[in-house]
Amino acid sequence: MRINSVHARAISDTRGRETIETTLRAGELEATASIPSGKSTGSKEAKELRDEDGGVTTAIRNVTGEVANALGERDFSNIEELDSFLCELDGTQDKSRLGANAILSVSIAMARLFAQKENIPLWRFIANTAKTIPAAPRLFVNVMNGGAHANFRLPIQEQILVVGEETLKESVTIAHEAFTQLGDMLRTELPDLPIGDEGGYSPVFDTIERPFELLADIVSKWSNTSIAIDSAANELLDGNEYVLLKKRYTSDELLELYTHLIERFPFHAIEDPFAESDKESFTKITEKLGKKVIIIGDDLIVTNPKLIEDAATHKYINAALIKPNQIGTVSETIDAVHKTYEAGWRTVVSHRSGETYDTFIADLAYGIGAHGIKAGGLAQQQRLAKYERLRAIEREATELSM
Ligand code: 2PG
Ligand code: MG
Repeated sequence: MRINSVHARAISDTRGRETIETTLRAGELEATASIPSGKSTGSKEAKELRDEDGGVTTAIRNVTGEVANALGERDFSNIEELDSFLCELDGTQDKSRLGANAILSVSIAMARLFAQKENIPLWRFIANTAKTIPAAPRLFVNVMNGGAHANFRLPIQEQILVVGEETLKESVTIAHEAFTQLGDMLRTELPDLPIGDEGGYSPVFDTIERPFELLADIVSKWSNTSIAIDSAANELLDGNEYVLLKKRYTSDELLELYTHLIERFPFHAIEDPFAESDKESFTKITEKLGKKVIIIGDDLIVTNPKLIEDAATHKYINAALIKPNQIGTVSETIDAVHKTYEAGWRTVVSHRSGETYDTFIADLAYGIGAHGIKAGGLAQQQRLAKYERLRAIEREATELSM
């Protein structure tokens, strides 16, 4: 496929920051992709290119200038070819020259063009490329936001309701009902209830347990539901200790706290329980609790195939968060998924805390048959767009199988 035109522009993400949106045209076909942005980031993520003032003018110029010129002379027969070409053009390990945001916007738009050319849905294209079996993911709905996403009003970044009904339609319906009920419960204690960065409620409590008491109440109403958290513990680390609600915890004490929580409440998963530098503690928690809950790595592995291999060797975790913009191309994201499956782990595909209306992660999660998808709380349209796309995918899948 040969690209005839490349356009890029700045749009606003959910935090009102600029981010890049790119449109590619190939003959009659046209596809657009926009790129989210994280706040609690891992140190080894591919680099998002930002101007000094936080804008994306340089990233846009890279796409419409250098990348567009280079693409104009080439034909690409598949997405891997394009992605290798983009990586070579950038020439850095971390995509810092052209920008991972710039590169990924081209890669995702191109994946959409290939899918259109073959006249198949994007999730089907992803499954064909990755050689995976498409399936409905569980919804990991971040119902109470804390940590860096909510001024640390709650110490733990994400208190998540996991919903795993037979169909996405049912899961999405339950997520909406549960979210409304939780809002009503919280407002009886806190009439003025803010919303956090990821479209979940942002309450304040004086104990670590309180959010889970409320969530356990919600979970008791539906059979296929459970609780997960993302501690995003990089953000809790102070020196060698972790600080939660002004109390200091050593790594072992924090492990005790997690043990207590999963004994008391119906937990399914813990993401980033420790900081990325505290690798020994990851091995300890996976050994101790990894049969009862899944231990998901995010900042620890940043969707990087090499770091995933290393984490598998050391048994740090038994599940991987997959975020395309941590690595910067569709093909490398698929490589990361392969490494995860080779390790015998589960995958949870994830949005970022600064999101757009782009729904690529919904197709990715379904296409690779991910265990789950983290797409945020239901109080933001950009998060709802992903849940609606999942429902549309389910309809497409039914039609295709008829
Ligand atoms: C995370 C993400 C998304 P951010 O830590 O998993 O929920 O947050 O995008 O800020 O890194
Ligand atoms: Mg995380």
